[in-house]
Amino acid sequence: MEDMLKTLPQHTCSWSKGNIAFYKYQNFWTSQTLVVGGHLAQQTFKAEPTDIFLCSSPKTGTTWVKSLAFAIVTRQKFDDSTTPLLTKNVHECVPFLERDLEKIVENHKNSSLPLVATHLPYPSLPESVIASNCKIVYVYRNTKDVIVSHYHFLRKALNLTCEDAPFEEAFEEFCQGISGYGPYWDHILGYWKASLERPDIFLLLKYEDLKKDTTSNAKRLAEFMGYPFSTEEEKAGVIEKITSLCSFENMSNLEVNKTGSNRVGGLENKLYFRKGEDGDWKNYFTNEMKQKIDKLMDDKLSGTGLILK
Ligand code: PAP
Repeated sequence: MEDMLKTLPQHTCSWSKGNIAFYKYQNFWTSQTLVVGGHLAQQTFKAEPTDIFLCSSPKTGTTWVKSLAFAIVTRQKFDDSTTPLLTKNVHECVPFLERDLEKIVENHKNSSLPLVATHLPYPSLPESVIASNCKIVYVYRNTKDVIVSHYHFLRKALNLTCEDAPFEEAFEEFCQGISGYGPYWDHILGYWKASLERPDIFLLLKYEDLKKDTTSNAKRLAEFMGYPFSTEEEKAGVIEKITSLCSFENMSNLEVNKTGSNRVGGLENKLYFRKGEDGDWKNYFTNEMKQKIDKLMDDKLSGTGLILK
């Protein structure tokens, strides 16, 4: 592994005061730990056909979709007063492929939870995921809000102030494709193109659509995963109970998410809940930045049929 790491291009993010070192592995940038985790998953992970993959680029709605999927899949076992989501951060409830291989193997053995989350780009998924025809849910979000969310997450994780870590520099690096699992456009396009070839195994969700109509999208998610809501459940308001449980307001105010930290490098859970809004970028972007990223994304996505807000 050490020899492999030595061969990879490296980049130290200047805006992070040298605290973030990304490695370029298989055409995407990520931390050393996650390169190692992704590589290990590719070498050893054996998917089960029943696995449901929750895939995303960071900061696009992972926490939300994981919460909804977990609440939907486990609703016969737990209700909204007993669900582990009340006492554990969702990243502890749904295993992450690049970090939690042992847990996933255990879940396979016990048939306890079919969900597996990953930030790996589509071309880097372990071969068995595709060979086993696993269902894949992919969430994506408008690029400008992702840039703002990505910046604050890393900045706060490093205890840097906005003065210490200039947003403009983070923006420029993101535009060069250097961000967690970036370039962001390649990440989305990988899943988008694959979904056109295999629409039967993909559900693509947009963060903005989830915000606009959480109930319908939670229903789509449940149906796609093979856990549809019955008419009785619909009448009893089960969908609304789940969407309320997983709402930003509820999740961000839970004690565990206000004060706890999780095993991911001891990060504070509250880092996963900032504003949860559509359009916060307007508070950070100059007109020039807006034009630059709009043009960049237009160039990257043109002719693909993919439209981001
Ligand atoms: P991750 O990839 O590191 O797990 P992810 O969950 O994808 O992060 O992104 C975090 C973003 O989702 C944050 O957005 P913001 O910075 O623009 O605020 C976070 O606030 C938002 N988020 C987390 N949970 C929810 C939720 N339940 N509803 C809506 N947005 C949410």
